[in-house]
Amino acid sequence: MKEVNVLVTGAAGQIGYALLTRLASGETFGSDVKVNLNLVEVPQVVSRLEGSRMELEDCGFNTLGAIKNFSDMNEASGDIDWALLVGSIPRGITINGKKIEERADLLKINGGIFTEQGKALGENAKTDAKILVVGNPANTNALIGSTHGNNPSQTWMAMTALDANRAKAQVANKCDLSISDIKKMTIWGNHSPTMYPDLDNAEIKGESASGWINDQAWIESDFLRIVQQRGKAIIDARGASSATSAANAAIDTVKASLRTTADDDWFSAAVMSDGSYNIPEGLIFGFPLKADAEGKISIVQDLPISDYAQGKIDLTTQELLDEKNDVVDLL
Ligand code: NAX
Repeated sequence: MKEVNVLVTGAAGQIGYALLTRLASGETFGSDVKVNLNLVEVPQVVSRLEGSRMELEDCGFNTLGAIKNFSDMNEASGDIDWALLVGSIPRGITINGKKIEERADLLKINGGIFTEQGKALGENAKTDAKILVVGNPANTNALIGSTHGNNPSQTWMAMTALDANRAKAQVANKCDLSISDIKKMTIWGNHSPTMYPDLDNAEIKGESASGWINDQAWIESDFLRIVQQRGKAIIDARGASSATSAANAAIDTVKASLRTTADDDWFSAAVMSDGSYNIPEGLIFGFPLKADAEGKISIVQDLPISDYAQGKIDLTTQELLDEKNDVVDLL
């Protein structure tokens, strides 16, 4: 049986809990691939991973390989094919008597984590490893990680698939369609409320989604607001942030990266800008992506961008430049 080595940080957290079974079940990597899991947590909660290990064993998956628990990224990252970096410090936590509310403080604290994790993966993970950052602020964490990983043959991504799935769900509801009718959803920019879900280039049954919907007022007001604020709406309703849908989006991203993308579709994640669409190089930016049979991920080129869309893309670009500026001493 083939094997894949997968590292998950924040594995004892909410998203981690929802993610592990789906990684191990055969659904993600295939029924002929054994999944070895390296689970990483902060030292204070690493013992909880023993519970996750027992539950995974009790699921009885044929595809479950070895499970190892770690609090040291250097030890955990040896020979890793996939790293899902979910663990991070949330806004609102109190550290050394100070409540972390400011974006700059949040960026710096998480930046410290991703400096070390990036270095460990760059040195120890496989040369073709793929790294998906889920922990927020995801784009800038990925920028810090990839900078310190300093291993150009590895691929760093930040997750925007949840935003893309949220956008598809709103369009499906509005048009009374199935999710599978909606293709080519792009989330441009940052995984934050400035993200821009693009309905001009999304397609419904081969037509532009914005043309099909034919209700620009809905697109510019309700649709944009609901997708951009969906995370907060879930926290308000559930009393906790999205976990099942976030784990699902991480699985979607891994699956999309493993298989040649269909001709009539693409997927959404943030990757290092190469200057495409005039996005400054050196930002981890949400783009439309395709994967090929060799696992190479490339940015879909030459999509038309309206003046309205360009205004939104400029806003999210500026936010990412500001975030980068806040962590410049960590780069
Ligand atoms: P939880 O607080 O339930 O879990 C986070 C876990 O990470 C905790 O168990 C914590 O001990 C661990 N952790 C913290 N620092 C770590 C480190 N240095 N190494 C290893 N583990 C560490 O949060 P959860 O709901 O699971 O969310 C995790 C992250 O995902 C948060 O940053 C959250 O903001 C982010 N999200 C990102 C989304 C995206 O689309 N990119 C959507 C969902 C989610 O909000």
